[in-house]
Amino acid sequence: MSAELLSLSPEVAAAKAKGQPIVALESTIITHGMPYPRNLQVATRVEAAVRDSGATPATIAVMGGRIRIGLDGAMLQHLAETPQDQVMKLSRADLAACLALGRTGATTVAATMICAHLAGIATFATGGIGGVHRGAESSFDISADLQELARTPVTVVCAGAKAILDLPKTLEVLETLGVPVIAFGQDTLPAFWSRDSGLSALLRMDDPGLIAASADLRRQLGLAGGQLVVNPIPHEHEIPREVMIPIVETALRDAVTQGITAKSVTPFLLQRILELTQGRSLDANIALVLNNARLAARIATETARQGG
Ligand code: PSU
Ligand code: MN
Repeated sequence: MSAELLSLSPEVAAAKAKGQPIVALESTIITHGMPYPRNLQVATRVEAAVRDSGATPATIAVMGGRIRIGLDGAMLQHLAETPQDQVMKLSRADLAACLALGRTGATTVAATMICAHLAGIATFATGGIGGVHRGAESSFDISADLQELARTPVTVVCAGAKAILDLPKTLEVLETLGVPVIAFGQDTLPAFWSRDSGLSALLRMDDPGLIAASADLRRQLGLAGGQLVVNPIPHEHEIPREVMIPIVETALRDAVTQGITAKSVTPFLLQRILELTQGRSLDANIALVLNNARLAARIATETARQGG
């Protein structure tokens, strides 16, 4: 692939040349997941958290006909302040088209995995992944993130799936697709704002070195796809499930009433929940993303140490 198509920032290129740990970060969370200017502050703080944990951050987006691996301050600023309807929300289906059109695009989990893998980055931190939406039996709304986890070898660290999704169905699909879901440090699966979903985890690891080793073993075995690490939100930032359930129900009802469909569903629900919790959900969201960035940096460090 031409260097014009995949453009590494000087910092990321230097880390790669030295075999130092790198953590990929997505950009849809900036453009479609949080309001300006908090989104910019968070993007900057997440990058700092990765650096403080000994790795190099690589925030990924499409700009000017190139996949950018690592964004400078001006690029982050541009993404953060551009209105949602002027930035493409990119998944596997539209990544190439965005490049052809020369438009600005923010990468979802799926597209970030594709770009990270092209750049030789094996670890990626985010907040929440897309999954099987509630009512998917009639809407067929299942995020392309799940398929991507089945085919692209990147370890994705998240805080579990939001209650806007059908968590049991999401887990069933991941199991069918052969994606390992690894709970970090506890026996139950976290549910984004809450540490416990009430569902038990099939896999648990307490040591980032084991998560790195497991990714390498998948490669040795010729198993396609990545791993999903679910990392519970820190205690002090948790919002109990009982508090979130009625809020999520209201947001879901509003989405139906307003006829929101397809790619707009997830951004709409995130925004509505933010309003309904008067920002408390955003504070929790920020805390868990930072926590995931730190864990991903530890996994990337182990991967580099193990020679991956
Ligand atoms: N879930 C969140 N926050 C997010 C997203 C999901 O809690 O910002 C974003 C991620 O970029 C994810 C995308 O990959 O939404 C999934 O969108 P969809 O459901 O349309 O596939
Ligand atoms: Mn969808």
